[in-house]
Amino acid sequence: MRIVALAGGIGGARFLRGLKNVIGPEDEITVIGNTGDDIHLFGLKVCPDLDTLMYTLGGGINEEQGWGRADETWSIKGEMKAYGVGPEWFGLGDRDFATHIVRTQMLAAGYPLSAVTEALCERWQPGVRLLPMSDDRVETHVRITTGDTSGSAAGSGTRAVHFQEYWVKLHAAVDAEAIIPVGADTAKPAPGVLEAIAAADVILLPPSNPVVSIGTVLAVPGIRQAVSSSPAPVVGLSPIVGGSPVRGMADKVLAAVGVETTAEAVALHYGSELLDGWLVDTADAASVAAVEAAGIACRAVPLLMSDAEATAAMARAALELAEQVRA
Ligand code: FO1
Repeated sequence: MRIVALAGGIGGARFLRGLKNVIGPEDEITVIGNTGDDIHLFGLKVCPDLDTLMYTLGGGINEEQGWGRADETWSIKGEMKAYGVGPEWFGLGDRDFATHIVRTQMLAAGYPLSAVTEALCERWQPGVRLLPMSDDRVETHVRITTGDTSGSAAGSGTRAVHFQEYWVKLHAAVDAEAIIPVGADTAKPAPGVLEAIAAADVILLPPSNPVVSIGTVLAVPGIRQAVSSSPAPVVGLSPIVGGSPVRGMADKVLAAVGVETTAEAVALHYGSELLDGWLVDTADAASVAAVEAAGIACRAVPLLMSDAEATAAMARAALELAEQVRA
């Protein structure tokens, strides 16, 4: 079975680790990773979601944080601070820095991001084929308005900030007015992306952020069309449980696109043109009927990735629902 998953960082990576545990030896997983969170810092290209996927599936992730390397040290960060060079709000550890240096060197030598990602994965052996959604630069910006004129870190007036500044520096504490995937409209899917979708037996949307992770992948021209026109069943898992994001601040970016923070509203946001099946948590069992009424097969199962077995059970439930909607 050829499984394709569109994924963001932590939630997507943890789900895929569970999926790897339930598939057979002849099954293959291709992951199309979001690159809208990518940021250039200290002259280096940082790809948070690709790295989170690669480290998590390759056994190098910091489990507590969900991002960055295990057994990390912070000498470079300290040295940069001593030079007064920021930003200080984004935590790049020494081991992680090496990944960004290799990536930036290879990009400067002319390799596309897809080839660089493949090369990095030769070390990490994530057990999936990891593709960036595009080799072209796409950068998610968030429009915010702050009324503060005191010269605080948030600044004042209306402006667009990089997604990482919104997420990490501002902790999404300001309302997001608009989410702009800058460059997405002219980006091309990376080599292999459309081919993998066309050849898929199952397409999964893990419990990643529907706006800034999966939404950004779908914003690359050709990808949404390829997924929605695929004969393979498309099954998603709700990242919203009981009216709150399982982790992160998805509610802030859902509000920016006019979507309520409920499992049902996220299903309808994706829509029946895209989704064939949708899993909600048992806490949201009351929304099953409304999702089914919208033409999307829906089941309520536990959706908290509390341990490896719970995550594997979610992956099994997604594959079972895919089989049911295929029939
Ligand atoms: N998230 C944080 O909350 N704080 C950080 O300092 C931080 C640094 C960081 C460095 C490398 C990396 O790959 C990810 C990092 N993240 C950090 C996670 C990241 O900001 C987001 O969670 C994702 O982009 C959202 O998918």
